[in-house]
Amino acid sequence: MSDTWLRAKLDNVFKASGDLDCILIANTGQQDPNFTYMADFSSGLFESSILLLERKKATLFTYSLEYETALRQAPKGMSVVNLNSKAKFEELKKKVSGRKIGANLGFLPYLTYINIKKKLKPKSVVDVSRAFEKAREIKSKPEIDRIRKAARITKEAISESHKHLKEGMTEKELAAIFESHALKLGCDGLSFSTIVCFGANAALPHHSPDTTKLKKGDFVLMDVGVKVRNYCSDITRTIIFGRDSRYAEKMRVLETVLSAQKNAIAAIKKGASGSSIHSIAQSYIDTAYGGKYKGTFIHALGHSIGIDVHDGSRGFLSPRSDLKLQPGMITSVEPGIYIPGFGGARVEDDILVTDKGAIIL
Ligand SMILES: [Mn+2]
Repeated sequence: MSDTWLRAKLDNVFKASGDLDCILIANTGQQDPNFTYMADFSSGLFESSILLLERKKATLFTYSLEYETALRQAPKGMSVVNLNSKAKFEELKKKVSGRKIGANLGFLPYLTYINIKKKLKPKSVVDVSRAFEKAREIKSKPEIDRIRKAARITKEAISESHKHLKEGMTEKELAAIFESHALKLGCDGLSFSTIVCFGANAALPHHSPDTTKLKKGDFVLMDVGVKVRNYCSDITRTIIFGRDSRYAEKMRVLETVLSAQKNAIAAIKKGASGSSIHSIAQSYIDTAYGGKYKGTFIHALGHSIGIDVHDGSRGFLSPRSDLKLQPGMITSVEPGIYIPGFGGARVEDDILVTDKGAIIL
């Protein structure tokens, strides 16, 4: 934990939020990703806990269950209060009552929102979901380092998994091999449910691994990611397992996707628009081999990556994106070709935008 983490994040968030007295982040049974962003804890769930942000400090209101866990991890500038005592609830109420507060209305359930208004009596509640998204779009050095480490573990675990490929194994078996290698390599957990597709299943972008058995000549698509200290990676690799009579056709699909990705990454630079990067990959795929694959790339080229694997609601590299790429942003670049009944290919890397262009993490 760096001493400056919380202070830098408070500056980012209040700068993006405008005129507010404080910001209240309320967890439910789930941890608000903005809580994760501010607190930077590596341990604990903090269900129903409240993090109150002021311009120069933060106060965590939690319960006996995790009070000690919080005290041990609290960064410089954060105090911890045990809400099991009724007197401490009054402390929270005093800080909120009559104030103009921010809250993440993109996360907060409506009933919790109503409760906050009723019990804490703020003067007004302003949505800060977009302000947090904006702050989280630009990564600091420690955040970049964590995503880089997550990406490296992911790529190494994929390579290890490829060594275990054998005819007759199931998608679930390969998923288990990947996950076990990733944990052994030092990740803290998965970014999302592991995707493994054999053969024709590779035409389904979000296929869940099942008992499909690997055959010679199959596409093997793995879309996987891990977390390192709360930050995600998201990597996809497609290979062809041995040869069957349609090997050349399959290689053409894979090579087209690889070239589309290469061209898109080469065009990434400060100030480039998200939609223009998408359209480079799109038009490459649509025009390759006389238009043979036109219409087979059916999703956005890339999304922001951070605490969430799809970080923020704003489209990054997509046809309607209004994004201008800035140094410190991290985006996936993941073109694909999907042919129902035949299979498909997707290749995905995590790209850091810098002053000098793209860096593959
Ligand atoms: Mn992705």
